Amino acid sequence: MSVPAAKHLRTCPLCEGMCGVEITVEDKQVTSVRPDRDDVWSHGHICPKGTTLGDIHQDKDRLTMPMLRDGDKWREASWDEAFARCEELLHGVREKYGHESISGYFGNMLGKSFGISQYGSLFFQLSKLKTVYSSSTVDQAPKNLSCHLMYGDMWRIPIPDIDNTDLWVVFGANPAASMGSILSHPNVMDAIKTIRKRGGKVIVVDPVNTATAQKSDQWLPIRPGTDAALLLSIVHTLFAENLVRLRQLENSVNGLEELRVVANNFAPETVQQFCGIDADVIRELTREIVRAPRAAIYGRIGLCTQEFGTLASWLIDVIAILTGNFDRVGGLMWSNPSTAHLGLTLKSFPVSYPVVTGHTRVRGASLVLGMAPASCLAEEIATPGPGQIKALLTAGSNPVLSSPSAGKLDAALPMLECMISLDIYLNETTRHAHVILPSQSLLEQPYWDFWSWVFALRSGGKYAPPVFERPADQPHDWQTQLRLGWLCAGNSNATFDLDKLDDEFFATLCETAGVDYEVATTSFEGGGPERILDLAIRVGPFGDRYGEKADGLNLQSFKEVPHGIDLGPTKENMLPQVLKTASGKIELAPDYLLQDIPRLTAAMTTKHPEMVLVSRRHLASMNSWMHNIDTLMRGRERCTLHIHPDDATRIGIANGDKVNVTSSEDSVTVVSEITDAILQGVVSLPHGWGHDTKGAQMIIARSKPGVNTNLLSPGTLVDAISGNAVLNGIPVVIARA
Ligand SMILES: Nc1nc2c(c(=O)[nH]1)N[C@H]1C(S)=C(S)[C@@H](COP(=O)(O)OP(=O)(O)OC[C@H]3O[C@@H](n4cnc5c(=O)[nH]c(N)nc54)[C@H](O)[C@@H]3O)O[C@H]1N2
Ligand SMILES: Nc1nc2c(c(=O)[nH]1)N[C@H]1C(S)=C(S)[C@@H](COP(=O)(O)OP(=O)(O)OC[C@H]3O[C@@H](n4cnc5c(=O)[nH]c(N)nc54)[C@H](O)[C@@H]3O)O[C@H]1N2
Ligand code: SF4
Ligand SMILES: [Mo]
Repeated sequence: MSVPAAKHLRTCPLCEGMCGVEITVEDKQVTSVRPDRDDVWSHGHICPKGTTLGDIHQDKDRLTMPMLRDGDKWREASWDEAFARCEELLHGVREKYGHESISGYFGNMLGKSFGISQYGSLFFQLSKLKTVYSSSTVDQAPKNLSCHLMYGDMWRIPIPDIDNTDLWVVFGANPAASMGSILSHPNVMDAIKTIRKRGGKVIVVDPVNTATAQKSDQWLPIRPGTDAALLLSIVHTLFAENLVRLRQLENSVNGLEELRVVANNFAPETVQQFCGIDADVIRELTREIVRAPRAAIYGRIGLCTQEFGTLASWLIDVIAILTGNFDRVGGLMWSNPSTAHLGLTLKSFPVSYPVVTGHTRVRGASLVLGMAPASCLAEEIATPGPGQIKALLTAGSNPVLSSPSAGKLDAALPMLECMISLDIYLNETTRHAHVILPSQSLLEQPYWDFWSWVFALRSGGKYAPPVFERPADQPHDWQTQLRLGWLCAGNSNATFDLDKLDDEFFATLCETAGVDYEVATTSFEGGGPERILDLAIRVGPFGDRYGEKADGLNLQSFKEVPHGIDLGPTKENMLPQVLKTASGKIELAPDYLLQDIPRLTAAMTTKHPEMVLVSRRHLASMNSWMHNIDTLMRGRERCTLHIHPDDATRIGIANGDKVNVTSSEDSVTVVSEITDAILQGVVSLPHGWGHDTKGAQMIIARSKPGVNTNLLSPGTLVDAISGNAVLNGIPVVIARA
């Protein structure tokens, strides 16, 4: 007998777009995913990925039972058996090599799991893991660092107010593919149209004439890795032409004079050759930013994952501040999320701590704000000696495709004596695991988009209950995570008391929030992440503080409104609330950053490599993991090498020819795609491909494997002051295969 169709409202968790969707379920199958026109945030926007939420859930290759590996044979196991095996493996390594031999690599998809985000700090408390790796150091670590130094809070990243600006200058981002990043917006491309319609302007600074640049007023092709010099010459011009206007920040900044002195050496004429942008153009860009009533300066992944990622990330904010476009409508602004979540459960690094918290064992690379560079992981596993990584937890990450020195990492992982992965696939990375613990399907969990709201300039929230019930014996992801943390520290499964840990943790959160534990627990039925979410809403800026504020909100308020609640735009003049620096001012010229300037100056006098490689994204991919979804894989081959016609002619390659791309690290063979939408001397490859590895179990992905661009990314290429990987501007040689 068939059950009538049920409709479920939800937010697509796949990117920061936060599209409201309506999911139809018939006979326990998702039969459609449609945009929810009444969603208060997205108003009916959706992209091709969002329509495949059912396909992900129903993917035959998605793991639903724990998997144990013996040699190259896998078998399904019960959860009890899997956890027993985890205990045996982790304890074995601990006894033989010590606690410091256990580490982890935590990836992008962890943030999307309901619950795991809330229990991050408890996991670290339980596991006592000191050094762990994450996708932060192949992503936004430079921006975290510059915000920590400038404002005293690594997670208070200023966001461009594109709905109210007159000029949007985009450095190293392609929202036409990514849909926006550290910029949650329901429809960035529509916002670009609207800016232009109201007489404003959009300028894209990128080595590639991206789909975003093509929809904008101006494309400024820049040589990869040289943005910091360009930005410094804008600062130079601001000082030289007496254009600095701090407006309301007049008495709120330190370091103006130091900044002027540093920028003195970066006249537009000095940097033009290095950046490949004429001095006149740089001056005009500067004046345009100054002339615009409101300008928003923005830099993203192309600015972070490059040789001078931290300098560039810092200077974006500096220019916004110097031109009076900071903490102001239409410029850069801070978000005001309805949950106090981040401050509660994911603490920013205190300003009183040193920036460099230690060094890696093998290469002595800095651990910046506690982050170990992903670029160092392979050598930390492969190099013998005390502290060698012998056990690794991976969760929601696929570093064999997403991290530099991918080949070395792929070769190092089999040296581990214990590898445990929380994932939904047996893929390029998890194939090396001894135990794979299947993550809950995204549709089996409640949802609240913690991270995206943190990067949104409207406040609001939307809660959705699970669409499907999870298999009866499957723990929630956060429960699995806490159990692994427990086992890491040498404890046993037998003594794992989840409710006790949850209650104790909740009590500490209440204490942090200044709330009475008894009141908080009696005001919410049950425990777990929902209780934490409820607390975070109640003590957040719109919350009821457990009855103290009569019209305040709690989780129940959101449960009653399935299309979400919009709490309006964020406000300007948030500085007093945000700033945590010791001086009580914005630090415009932190010493730690100034010390990196000579490295930039030196690079400006060395010869450019003839060809460099950059990365690109595609609307129908999500980093490394959505290539097993048939509807997204149709159409022409996407994993191609984009190359300029003049370069192709010089090297002697025709469109569609197979070419060898060689870096100092490795070589790959890939099909060429000749296009004039890329700067001469630059080639691009998408990341997240290379699905033909032996033992991975993703049938559709394997049918169009592509190549792994991170085989070419040298782990030695890092932005040393942040530890972030350089994934753009990699010197390569191209030849016909
Ligand atoms: N060359 C190059 N490399 C890059 C980049 C680049 O631009 N160029 N970008 C970098 C950036 S910005 C990032 S963030 C990283 C991303 O790097 P990672 O975080 O390592 O990679 P993802 O591809 O997002 O991997 C997601 C993993 O989570 C699994 N997964 C999917 N759904 C779920 C789920 O619901 N639960 C769990 N537990 N797991 C799930 C997938 O199977 C996959 O193994 O890549 C980086 N690498
Ligand atoms: N469809 C889709 N959406 C995604 C993702 C995905 O994989 N697919 N990944 C998600 C993740 S994890 C992230 S972090 C975000 C990233 O979001 P975005 O930052 O928008 O990322 P990209 O689309 O890779 O755009 C980066 C741009 O930087 C340019 N670039 C490269 N080197 C340089 C340089 O030296 N200087 C300058 N000025 N530009 C440079 C590249 O040509 C490219 O156009 O996207 C998220 N959204
Ligand atoms: S834009 Fe992002 S949030 Fe919206 S449907 Fe696509 S992947 Fe999902
Ligand atoms: Mo990312």
